[in-house]
Amino acid sequence: MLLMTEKKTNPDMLMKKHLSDTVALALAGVTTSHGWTLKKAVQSGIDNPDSSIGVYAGDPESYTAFATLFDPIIKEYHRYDMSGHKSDFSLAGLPVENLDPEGRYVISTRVRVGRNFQKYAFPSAISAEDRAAMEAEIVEALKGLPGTLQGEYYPLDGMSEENRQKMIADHFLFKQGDRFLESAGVNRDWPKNRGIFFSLDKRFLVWVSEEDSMRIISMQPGADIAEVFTRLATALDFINQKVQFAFDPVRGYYTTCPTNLGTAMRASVHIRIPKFSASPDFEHTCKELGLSIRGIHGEHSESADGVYDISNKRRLGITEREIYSQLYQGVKKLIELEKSLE
Ligand code: ADP
Ligand code: DAR
Repeated sequence: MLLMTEKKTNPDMLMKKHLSDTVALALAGVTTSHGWTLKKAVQSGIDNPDSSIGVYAGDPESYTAFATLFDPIIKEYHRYDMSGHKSDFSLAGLPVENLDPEGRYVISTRVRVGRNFQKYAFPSAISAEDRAAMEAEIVEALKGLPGTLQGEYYPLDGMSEENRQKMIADHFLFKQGDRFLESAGVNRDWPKNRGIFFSLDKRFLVWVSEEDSMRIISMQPGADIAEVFTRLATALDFINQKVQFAFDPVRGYYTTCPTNLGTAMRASVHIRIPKFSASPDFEHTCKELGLSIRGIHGEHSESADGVYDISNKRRLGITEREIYSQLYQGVKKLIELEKSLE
């Protein structure tokens, strides 16, 4: 019997699968300009043998410096041929009506993207000095947001524990990085120069220096996926004028974890489907729809009362428009299936 503290080894961990002796030898002496090494990249998978991926980037340079390790992982995880990534936020011609105006099923909708600066290391490798400079640049870049996107920045350092816990419980604020991120160095100097920006209506948020340098989030109660998506697109149009994000036409937007590359978008609903989620077809159907299942407090959490976090699985080699359509059609199907069991 496994002791509670033991972690089950994942035989399919992609880092272990693709870090052959030849690749390890070839990359052993490689160090990026921000000091990222092979050892730092794979430390999380070594410390956490139950990892599914097991490797993190430290800066934009990591993806080319360690390409012989990252590229096979990217190809396998994203089922992507490295042929080129395109961005398209247009919803023209797509259905936009609210799928659940009475709120019988969809509790809330959230669409987020991860973004990192071209000029700074990622949270896994950034120096304390650069993390402070980056925080100041982000706060400055978020000034002057149009209309209802305007808001305030709240540093974690000095935030009351009661306030912090309440915002986490409300699915609003991030916690300190989990053991996977801890091993990757993301929690160094916590909680210095981390924080959250949010608009007055609390429907637009920006996380600063969580797993990525910025997590730019649009969220609201209900099932108006188009409104949530459009708010995010409007905010990004503004922010993109202020910040040079790390991006390349093959890997898309660069992120700390290779699973988030490309659009770096996760579009999700919290949906109450107690009957269909109890059926043997639930997981297979979501997989067929290109959807991932998470619990109500995000990754590695549990569902409650038949409520699940349902979101797109693919982020790279797919456009933002296609992710919107995949979630929209997936939610429509899940509601139909739940209704058929009522
Ligand atoms: P991320 O989506 O940023 O990769 P997580 O899956 O950990 O990270 O989710 C972060 C937070 O966002 C969690 O508190 C989670 O409950 C919340 N969340 C995710 N999707 C929704 C949603 N559709 N409605 C409300 N909260 C959500
Ligand atoms: N837990 C790590 C990363 C998985 C992807 N989730 C992220 N990036 N939040 C693993 O290798 O399993």
